[in-house]
Amino acid sequence: MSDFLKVSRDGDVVIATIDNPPVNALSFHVREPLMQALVALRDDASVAAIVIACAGRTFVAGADITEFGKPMQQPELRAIVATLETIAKPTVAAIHGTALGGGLELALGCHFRVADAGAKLGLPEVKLGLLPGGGGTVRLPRLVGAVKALRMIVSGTPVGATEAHAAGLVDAVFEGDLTTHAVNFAREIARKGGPFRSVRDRNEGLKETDLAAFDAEAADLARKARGLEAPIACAQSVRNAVTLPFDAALAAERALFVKLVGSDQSRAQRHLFFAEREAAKLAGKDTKRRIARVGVIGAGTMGGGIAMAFANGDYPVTLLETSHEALQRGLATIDRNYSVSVTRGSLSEDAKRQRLDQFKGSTDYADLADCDLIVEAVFEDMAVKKEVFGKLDAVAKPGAILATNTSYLDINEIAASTSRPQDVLGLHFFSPANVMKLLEIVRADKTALDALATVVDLARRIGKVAVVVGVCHGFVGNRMLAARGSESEALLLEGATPSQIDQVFTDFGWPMGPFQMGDLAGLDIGWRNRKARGLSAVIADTLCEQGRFGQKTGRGFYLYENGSRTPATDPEVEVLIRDKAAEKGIAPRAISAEEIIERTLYPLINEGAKILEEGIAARASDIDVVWVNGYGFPVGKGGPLFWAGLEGPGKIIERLEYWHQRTGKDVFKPAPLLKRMAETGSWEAGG
Ligand code: 3H9
Repeated sequence: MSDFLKVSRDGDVVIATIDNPPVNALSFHVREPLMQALVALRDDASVAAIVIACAGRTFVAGADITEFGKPMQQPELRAIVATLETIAKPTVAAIHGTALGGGLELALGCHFRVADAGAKLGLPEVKLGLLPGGGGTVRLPRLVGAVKALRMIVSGTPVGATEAHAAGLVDAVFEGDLTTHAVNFAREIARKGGPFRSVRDRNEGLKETDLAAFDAEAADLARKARGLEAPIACAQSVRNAVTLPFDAALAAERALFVKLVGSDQSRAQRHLFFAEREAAKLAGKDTKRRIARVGVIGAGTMGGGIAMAFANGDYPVTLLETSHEALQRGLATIDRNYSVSVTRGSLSEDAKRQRLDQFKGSTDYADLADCDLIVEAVFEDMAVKKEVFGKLDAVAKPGAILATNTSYLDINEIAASTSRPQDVLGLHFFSPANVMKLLEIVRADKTALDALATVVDLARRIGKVAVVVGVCHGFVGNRMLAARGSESEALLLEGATPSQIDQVFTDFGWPMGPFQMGDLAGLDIGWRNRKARGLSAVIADTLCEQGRFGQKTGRGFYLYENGSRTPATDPEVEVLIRDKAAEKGIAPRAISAEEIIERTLYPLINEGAKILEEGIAARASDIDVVWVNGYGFPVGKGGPLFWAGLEGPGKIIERLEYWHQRTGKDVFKPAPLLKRMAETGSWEAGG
């Protein structure tokens, strides 16, 4: 036998247990012994039934993603599933944890699937820029129907065991020792006798497919795909399952899989899969501190969202405000936000109550004394922050982690204002903090490693994607955003319009362009920040002086009439832009989409290279994780530094140099690391 596959017997039932930690991926060293075992068991007359189970925390979580992009070693998953379908005795997949991707496809090769009550089943390949390539798109609809399969495969979201049972994907759900239940299930089925139908020979799910309704839903999903190829291919492949004979549909699925697996989009999404996991790894990770209660200072939009993020992760939260009224206002907003989730059906009344029960409001700093982590989300001003940290220094228990949610300020300076700089770090949440995935964890010069390790772990527990960054103005995300933003104004003055620039961004795959984003976030934030730093942006500043702060005032770069959230072009803004350009003596000219990309995205990449060079980010992939999870950089392009590799660093440098010569602006001066990257093809080479 093999280290990765154990075959045992319980009477006449054989249990083949895959053991390939951590997630039982179907690596070559699993596939090979599994294939051999299945052939031997098929031909062994003493075996009445076969159970396929997994050791450890989960059923098979998919194909081994690290094998993609290399020549596939035989046997492939498809051959294993085909072999399963030649077995006349009953085969049963015993699913605990997660049966994902190739894991579910393996289970679909069995006659029956039984699941632990807590199991989840899904085909998440779309998130890797792929479609299920082991027959999933052709077999799943045969059990659950084409529309349900379409939704599962295009969203990639797994379903729970109970839902899977109701949909016909799972034959029985058990609590307790799953293997014992699965063996009993298999024995009973074998006793009743066959023939046992393979999924390929079943079509109950396909019988009543309303193809017009299917196509309408598929078209809607395609519109939302924002240039991603995988969701479209998934939908096409499920449709093939309805319209083509089984083997033809399977062959078509294979062809689509081969095309996608070699695509830049899938490479980008696989890069991000590993990048997110890599980002959470801390060199020299030390012991962790215990976090039982979290304090949050400030119950405004940011503080309230942060408090909700912790409550959602089951942490009791002490929420502090300066006055009783502000506290009640903050708590009422939190209550309202949870009620919206209840109305939408994403939260039960019970869960809402449980979350609200986590909150303890206070106006007295002394009430933070029992908190193990305290996050301040007060006004973005160094003097105010120092005052807060002075108070925290006086009341917080020894070893409590003191975090600031500052977006820009120098955390070393904040830390130095306390007697315990080793306990101070930054937790830069993104708004709305209870929704946005990204958390920049800012390591100050004196931050203790165990404090850092604690918050990295905590971030994962509350469902955040964490990236550890160093101290600089704006950290990774906002510093690069500033490099992108500096040219947007200039482009307007030279002849582009906000909607033209935003369109180039959405065509690139962003959910929205810089002006739509500014309007959404509130133009006053940047305005305040610029004023504090003695900077200006003539158009955005003028808009703010006119009280045009964006969506919240109904007017910004665009118009939002009658509470609409859809931006409408405002001729007044276009006149304002032309007037300001005339004042500066700039004659408008036609601006191309290429120029917009070169002058906004290339400086963004250049700034990323500088950040990497300075050690503010530890890895190029960390920067990609920040931009995809915090700023909407298109996943299919893998993040700015991954995309730089696709775009061609040589070309980027050439154009940066051109713009540097033309404008003399620093943002265009190619970073030395970008030049090294162009020579070596690797960001790491010089970093
Ligand atoms: C597929 O199946 C294609 C087929 O249709 C067709 C084939 C022909 N492979 O996430 P975690 C590693 S595509 C290789 O931190 P969790 C991961 O990198 C696949 N490695 O754990 C990490 O390594 P490290 C479809 C994998 O408990 C470690 O395992 N399936 C794979 O938070 C722990 O991972 C998917 O897309 C893999 N498939 O979450 C499922 N999966 O420790 C992808 C994980 O060195 N996986 N690793 O950093 C997941 O969604 C989560 O890992 C899972 C566990 C929910 C299972």
